[in-house]
Amino acid sequence: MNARMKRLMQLLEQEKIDAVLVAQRYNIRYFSGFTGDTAYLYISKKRQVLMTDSRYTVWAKEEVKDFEIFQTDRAVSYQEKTRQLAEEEKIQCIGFENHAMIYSDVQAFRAKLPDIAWLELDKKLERLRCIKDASELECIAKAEAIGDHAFSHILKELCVGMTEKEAAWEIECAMRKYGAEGLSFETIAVFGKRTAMPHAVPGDARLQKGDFVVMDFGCIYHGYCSDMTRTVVMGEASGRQKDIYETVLRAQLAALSAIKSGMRCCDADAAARNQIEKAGYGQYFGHGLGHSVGLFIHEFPALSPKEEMVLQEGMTETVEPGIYIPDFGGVRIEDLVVVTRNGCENLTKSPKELIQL
Ligand SMILES: [Mn+2]
Repeated sequence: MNARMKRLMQLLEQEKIDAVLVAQRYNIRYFSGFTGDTAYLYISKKRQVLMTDSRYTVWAKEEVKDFEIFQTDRAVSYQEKTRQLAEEEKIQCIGFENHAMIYSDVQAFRAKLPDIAWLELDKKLERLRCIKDASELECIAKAEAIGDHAFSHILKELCVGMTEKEAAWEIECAMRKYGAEGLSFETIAVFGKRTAMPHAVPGDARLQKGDFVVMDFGCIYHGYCSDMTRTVVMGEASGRQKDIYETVLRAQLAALSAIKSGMRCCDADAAARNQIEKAGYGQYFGHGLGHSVGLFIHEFPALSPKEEMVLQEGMTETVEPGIYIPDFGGVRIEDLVVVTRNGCENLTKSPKELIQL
């Protein structure tokens, strides 16, 4: 039994459940290796079954080694197969992913298995993914390196008159060219006053001299996500732009030098937030400092002011403070790090001193 499955077995013990029904696609991938998007896992102490339909059975047999693979059809649905397994194993309680299943599917399982006690797992399986192993970290580092390449590329392409959509497309093309299999989220490339919106969608605005350019992007490599943000200025930066940029950079560097295993997530957030507050921009930093990254772009735990969880070796975190001033513009600088015993390893290698194009 591999380390991931051992942690899952411990969860069964702790929660006093006989089996889990896994529906969330990244959890399915994490525990079984199956990369398709339509399946359920039934996992008890004795049985590990991947249920999927005829579109995916050949695929599943190639990828999944330690599970029985069952093909559902009109006669034996996911619910009916689960009922049969539960009956054969004489089980009483199944944990299910209440946050990842649609309501009508939950109702269908309950209707077919009326005597089973269904326990809501919330995000307990996601929590089992928070410490990354060496193979996961390798993929995340590679994905982040692709992002670094894309950033060097876009610096050469940005020019007055280019639209936000064109800039986003250049970044995306470069990531694909350097080996990305997809995007980990919709690319953000915004100019000028629109940079005051932390998550704006690229539009038809054209780049002008003196604009801030915020670029937040990431890709997927072997299933794992990357995430980085850089802000540059087209032409010469104004005094106010420089002040905001230097404040965000100081905050980011303060957090990077503070982060290490044993530190609470909220304290990492505070390390950056204090710098921004001290400079008088506290009210313009509305979001948390960062989030973990893995198979999904926003993983647990977050570096938020409310998160008291302690960082551990092997966790990944983004470190992305920002200052956003309505009707003026914003700056965000984001790196992706791996928590180590005495500090953190920065996977993002792109330069951070203010670039004036
Ligand atoms: Mn991020």
